[in-house]
Formats: sequence, structure tokens, C-alpha cells
Amino acid sequence: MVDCDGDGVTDADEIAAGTDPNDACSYNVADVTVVVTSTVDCDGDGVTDADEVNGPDGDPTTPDGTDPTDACDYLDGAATVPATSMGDCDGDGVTDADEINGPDGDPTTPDGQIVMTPVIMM
Ligand SMILES: [Ca+2]
Ligand SMILES: [Ca+2]
Ligand SMILES: [Ca+2]
Ligand SMILES: [Ca+2]
Repeated sequence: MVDCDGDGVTDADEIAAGTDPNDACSYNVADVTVVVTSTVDCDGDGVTDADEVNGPDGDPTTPDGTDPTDACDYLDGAATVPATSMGDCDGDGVTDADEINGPDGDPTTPDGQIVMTPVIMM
């Protein structure tokens, strides 16, 4: 049950399905049976395929992940790598890459967001 490219689909299943067992961006999401270990972000939304397919609970067999082939389908705040998608999912004229990455190009820093610090009344 080896999965050489780490996309969560075993080599045997990939060969049977006609996808490339050595290309972590070539697989059918429906064929994922093991935990995704690749570090690629195939759709460019800044969320790795592993995070999208495995989902918050880390189990790829439960359908709580987002679509790793749809740059408009991702969880806010889940981006860990710079987004490369030049699409504009919400149609506001700013590319997804610019929206996700922010001015410094790093999606893990909260630039552009106003962080409210709770005031604790003693
Ligand atoms: Ca594979
Ligand atoms: Ca593959
Ligand atoms: Ca992605
Ligand atoms: Ca996605």
C-alpha cells in the first residue's frame, strides 16, 4: 500500500485510475484512502493538499476537507504557504493570491486584518 507521491492515493489505485503515481497533483480526490503527506498546494489557494484533503481532524476518509482542486474552496486562515492563484473568487478585483497573502506575501501573518485586543475590565 505504498503512496510514493504522498497524495493519499496508493500507487496501485493511481495506476488503476490512470493518474500519475509520481505526481502529487495527479489524483482523484475520491480515491484517497490514506493520509496525505505531500507538501504541495496544487490549486494555489495557499492551503496544502494535505491540509485540504486530510481536513481539521487529519483523517482523509472523513469529508471535512475542502476541494484541493478548487482554488476558491478553502478554509479562511488555513493557508500556510503563499497562494499562487491568480483567480478572483469573490470578484472584487483583487486576486486571491493578493487577498490570501496580504501585502508582505506571507499568508501566515495577519496583515490587512484588524486584530481586536480584548480589554479586560478589572
Ligand atoms: Ca499517490
Ligand atoms: Ca498522484
Ligand atoms: Ca490548495
Ligand atoms: Ca482548495
